[in-house]
Amino acid sequence: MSSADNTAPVRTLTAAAPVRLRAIEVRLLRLTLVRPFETSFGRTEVRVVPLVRIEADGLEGWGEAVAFDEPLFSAETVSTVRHVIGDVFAPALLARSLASVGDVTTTLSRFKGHPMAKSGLELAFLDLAARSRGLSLRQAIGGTRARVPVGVSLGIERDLPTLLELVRSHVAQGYQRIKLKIKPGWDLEVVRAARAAFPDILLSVDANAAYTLDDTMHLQALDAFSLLMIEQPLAHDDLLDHQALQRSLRTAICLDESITHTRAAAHALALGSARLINIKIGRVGGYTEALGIHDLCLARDVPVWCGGMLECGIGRAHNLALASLPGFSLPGDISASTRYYARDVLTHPIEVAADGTVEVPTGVGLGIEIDRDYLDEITIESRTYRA
Ligand code: SMG
Ligand code: MG
Repeated sequence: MSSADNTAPVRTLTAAAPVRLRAIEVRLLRLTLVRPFETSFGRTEVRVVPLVRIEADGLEGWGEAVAFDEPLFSAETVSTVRHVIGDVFAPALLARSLASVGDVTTTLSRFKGHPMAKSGLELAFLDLAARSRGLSLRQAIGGTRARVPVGVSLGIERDLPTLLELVRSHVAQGYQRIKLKIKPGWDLEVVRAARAAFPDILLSVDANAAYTLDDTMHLQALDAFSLLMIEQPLAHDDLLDHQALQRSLRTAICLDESITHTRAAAHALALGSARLINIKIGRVGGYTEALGIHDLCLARDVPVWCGGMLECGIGRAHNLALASLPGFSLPGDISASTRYYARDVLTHPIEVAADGTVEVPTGVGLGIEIDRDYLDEITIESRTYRA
């Protein structure tokens, strides 16, 4: 799992010339999942997806803020994203000359929290900066892979046969790793059955913070199933209890919710709270932090993988670029468009090849064309803030 070359990649996160943003648009899409997705914290059927579009000197850039309707994964919501961009972040950014993604990070850094809203703006800025130089997102961040290995995250289902059939069909489609959502009452029996039916697959579980240290013995029973990892078993903001749990488990813990910035990643590794880290650009506030965590883990030979937040194609195009970096040695939660939505917002849906890889877009910026007519059709609200 160690990387052959752990020198930091060459990056071009600056625009061809400093940029004055003329407009920032926050657009809400309404998308229905092809299959409801249930985790330990709740069930999602319909998503309102906040997109961010920025405009400057004939250029534009697109990003996605990955918040959900309710503060169940983390504290942000679609409403807080819309409020904080409109009332706070847009006024701060529209007044300035911005040369690089780092300038966006710095301008917003005095405002506490709201990483998903900040990230939506950083994504849009990197897209615009890459377009201004004729680079793809992958080229801009120094990604080295043309294709990335991917897995699928399967939710809690009504019964075990239904889940096992989903595992079978996704293994048949080529997915390189299957992740099962678990919670108390939907864990050991489910994992035992999946492992018995598929002895050789890369299998992992994600609890989304559903357990406490009192469940240590129960979680130790998972050691019997050769799991690649147990993702975020304990509280969403915890590092210390995870340290204690990791000491009592053979299986690697992977932290998701707890890793909110590079410092948290450094603390988690210093404490031994996890052996693996999932990077979500939205959870950590944008590219500056996502790249910081990647570089830290690469330097320490800690494998990372790209998490997913049920993004539409715009967010997933960014995820594909991120996952092309050398440290992303494990399959990410970047599944085919059709696993999420019957129709994606891209003219060419993201597809998984039979070998379980997805091509990293090569076009300029996002690298895949947005289907503007369809985007307009599913837009339920659009607000534009101008300089
Ligand atoms: O985008 O494929 C995806 C979803 C992957 O399981 C996934 N995400 O905790 O890792 C996670 C969850 C967060 C979203 S749950 C609605
Ligand atoms: Mg997770």
